[in-house]
Amino acid sequence: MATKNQNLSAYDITSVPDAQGMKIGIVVSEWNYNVTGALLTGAKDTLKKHGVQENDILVMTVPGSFELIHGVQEMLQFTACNAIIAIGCVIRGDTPHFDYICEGTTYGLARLNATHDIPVIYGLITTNDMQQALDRCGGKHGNKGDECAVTAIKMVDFHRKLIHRR
Ligand code: DLZ
Repeated sequence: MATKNQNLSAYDITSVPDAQGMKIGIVVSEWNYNVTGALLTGAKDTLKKHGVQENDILVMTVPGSFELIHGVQEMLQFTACNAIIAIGCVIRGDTPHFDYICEGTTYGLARLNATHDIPVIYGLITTNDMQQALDRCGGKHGNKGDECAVTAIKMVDFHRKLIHRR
């Protein structure tokens, strides 16, 4: 879906549950850190705005987007996070490498998301050039980190509501 006419930072604030007490993990890729660092800042700021404590946000870095899969897998295994946000940025180059990394990373994260109780939030930006990425990490299309934070809070709330129906 095109994000061209959409602002990634725009959301209905009244639709976001209170996030006090939620523990959120963030795995962030070092590749294109000028972009992923800005996504991380957006995600953290938005989590805190909705009540998540600084101490309840666990940030770990991995070398590249492809390593997000393993990073998230380890967080699922070794932490008590209620949701995990995976942040990366893959920019198209001259070879088919872009397609393999995007597809592999997306598939790996989707598999983790579908096979664990803890939601995995997809914060991978895949763009044709650096400008498109900058536009989505605090530029003219907002910040995908904000969107990921709101999604994480909503998915933790979703999970909690279902658990309480048992
Ligand atoms: C190798 C590579 C390339 C060419 N481009 C990117 C990129 O744009 N964004 C990104 O996050 N990672 C890139 N990588 C690194 C791979 O994700 C991975 O770290 C290496 O292939 C080692 O597994």
